[in-house]
Amino acid sequence: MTAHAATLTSRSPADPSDILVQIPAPSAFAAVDAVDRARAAQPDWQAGGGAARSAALTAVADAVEAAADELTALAVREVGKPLTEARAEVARTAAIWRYYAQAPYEPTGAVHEAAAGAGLLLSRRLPHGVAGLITPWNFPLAIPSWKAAPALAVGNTVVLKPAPEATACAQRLAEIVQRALPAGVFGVVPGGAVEGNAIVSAADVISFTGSTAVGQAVARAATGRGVPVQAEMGGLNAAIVLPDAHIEQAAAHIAAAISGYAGQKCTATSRVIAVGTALDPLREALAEALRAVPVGDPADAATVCGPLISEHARGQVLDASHGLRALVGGTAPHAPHGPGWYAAPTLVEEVPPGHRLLREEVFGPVAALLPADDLAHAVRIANSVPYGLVTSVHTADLNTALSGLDRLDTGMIRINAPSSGVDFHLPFGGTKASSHGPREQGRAALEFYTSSRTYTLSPAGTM
Ligand code: UN1
Repeated sequence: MTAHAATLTSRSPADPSDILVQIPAPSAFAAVDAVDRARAAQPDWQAGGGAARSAALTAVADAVEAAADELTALAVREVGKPLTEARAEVARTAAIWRYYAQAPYEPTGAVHEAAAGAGLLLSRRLPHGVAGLITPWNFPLAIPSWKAAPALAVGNTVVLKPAPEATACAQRLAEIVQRALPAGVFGVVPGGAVEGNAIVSAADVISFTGSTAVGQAVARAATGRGVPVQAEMGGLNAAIVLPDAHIEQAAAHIAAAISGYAGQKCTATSRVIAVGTALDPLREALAEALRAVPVGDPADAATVCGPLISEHARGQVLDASHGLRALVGGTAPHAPHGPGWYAAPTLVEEVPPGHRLLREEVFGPVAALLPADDLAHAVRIANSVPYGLVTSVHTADLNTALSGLDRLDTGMIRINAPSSGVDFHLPFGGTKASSHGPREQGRAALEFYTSSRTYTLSPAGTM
């Protein structure tokens, strides 16, 4: 009998019999080999200059746009992302490459006069070498891109280890990127924990997005080796609704943040905190908005809430609200949606303190409605979890919002907007168990993928 190598399978969440990828899982050796190849390609990529790197990143953006329909369909099929969101992710992916294509022309440091005597002090930023990127399945094109593009722009080479569930998306993205870049500059290693660990033990800078348990282990391993690491992990995000909020707008935004892509975003809303008299109107409006959410086939342009990524994920989601008072949902949806792993958008109330929903990320379309006496109380409730990624605040009074939110322990605050959604040109990240290390996205990413060097220049011949 020959021993069977582990198999890596990726199947469609909307139709689990639809298998996109079934390959023998590569190995730790393949991962280390990919890092070696990327390391060999790095000096030329850096020395080739900013104009060449900028042109290459622009070519990736153009190619992503040219392949937009195909990439959209692939994301719909492989990770069950609803068509409208998938289309937006592809557009965002192209925009991210275009944005970072400008980075090679940005200043990389500063010039200072010597503190005493003649001479100059200079600082500049240099790439680390090989960036090891470990990415989740839920943004199978945008997340690899918002990590790879800044890393490449400043002269690193890249090895990407995508989540197994998003292997086909990552491989297609890699083909597009590789066609625009010199050989060896961008490598992809499909696989799971074994390949991920190998990359963490070999790359020169690590960026991770995924679960908190894995992210913390990655952060420890990279820190132990003394390489820079950033990890974006879970969220247990709150929406705070004040009595003066535009209730219909708040309900629409919150329903979208609970149910969009079946809540499978670290930025999804899972706790809705209604302040004072906001409770009754919000309960009614939010329940109505959630009942109206189109659940179904991700290939349908009207769908907002598609299937969960796996049978296990759906089981977790249904368990999370089990035994609680559900205002909406709490079950698999009634209408037949095909063979996929669907769960109905769910809002529960009277959740006992300490319940799992108030401690752990569920990663599904489930939220708890919680009453608060006033804004300060709402902030205390919002802060009472191990995570601190993003909070949405719904109010007509920006003064109250701004002055009352200083104690909110969260990396991002979105006022009169859904908690989900990202502006890729600003830093992204949170506090507590949500994030480790420097922020990603925006210009912050350019700093993360470089280290600073200071030069002291004195005139020759002075004693
Ligand atoms: C979004 O809300 O559009 O993994 C992006 C995640 C986040 C990205 C959220 N890092 O869900």
